Amino acid sequence: MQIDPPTWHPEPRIPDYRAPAGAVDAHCHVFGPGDRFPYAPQRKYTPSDAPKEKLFALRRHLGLSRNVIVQASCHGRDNAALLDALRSDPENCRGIAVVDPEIEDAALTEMDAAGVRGVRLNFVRRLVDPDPLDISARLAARVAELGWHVVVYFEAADLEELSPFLRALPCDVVIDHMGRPDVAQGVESTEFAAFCDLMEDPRMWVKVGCPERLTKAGAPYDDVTPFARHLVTNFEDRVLWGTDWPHPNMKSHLPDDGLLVDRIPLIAPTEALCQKLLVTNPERLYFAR
Ligand code: 0GY
Repeated sequence: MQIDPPTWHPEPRIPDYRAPAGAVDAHCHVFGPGDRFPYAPQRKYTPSDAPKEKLFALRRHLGLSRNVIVQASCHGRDNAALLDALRSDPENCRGIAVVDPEIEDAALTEMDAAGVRGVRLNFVRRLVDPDPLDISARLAARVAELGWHVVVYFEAADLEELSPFLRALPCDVVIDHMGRPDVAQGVESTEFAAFCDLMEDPRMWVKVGCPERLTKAGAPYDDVTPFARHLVTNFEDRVLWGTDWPHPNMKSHLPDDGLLVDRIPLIAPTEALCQKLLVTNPERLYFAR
């Protein structure tokens, strides 16, 4: 399979915005290196290697303190690269794994000890062939017993079908990339209203990053900011932010992670909201133990 060229900016700027102490990048990935952590045979893309050292260097460059590393589809259900990254910086890293629904309890316990705090259910068909919902619900019930949560990635078109499933899960649910709204429809759209209605459920959380994927206008992503700001100001205790580095599958442009950080005070317009978004909320969900 052809290897994608690097999808990250080679020289992100140093942000003007200074994140508060303890700030968490709650959505990022590690890829490979492939000769040590091979990519999954069933993957839909082969990224350039983006190993943990690069992620940790970026964290320092951006003035952030901690990472939540999310298993990406190119590594399938083999979480070895993720676990290796978590174990190399246990104080500052937590993880979200993708697991076989039949995984043994002992393997889950081992992941918990390494800093995994949830499983990701990916419903984006260009990336994976999703498991049937009843199987995913059984897995969610198992990981809920560990105090874990579920991270879900889906497109806006799938919201209606998935809502009853998400509402019935026995744990917190973190939704990636604001549920991928069509930003051309605006924050007043019925589509985004349905998403906000789901967010009224007190177990729903949302990641308000990823403007680079959602924008139609391009950088600096002014067309996406109102969506993120709406979620931060209406659901201030259940919002998370992340870079999405190394930005898999980005083809339109290479997002500047320094710019992404500089957008934070626009989506969280007070210091108190920034503190919740970057520190208090992710701490509660990921770093309480
Ligand atoms: C993201 C988004 C994407 C990829 C994955 O697991 C993945 O491969 O999540 C995407 O292509 O939209 O969050 O990194």
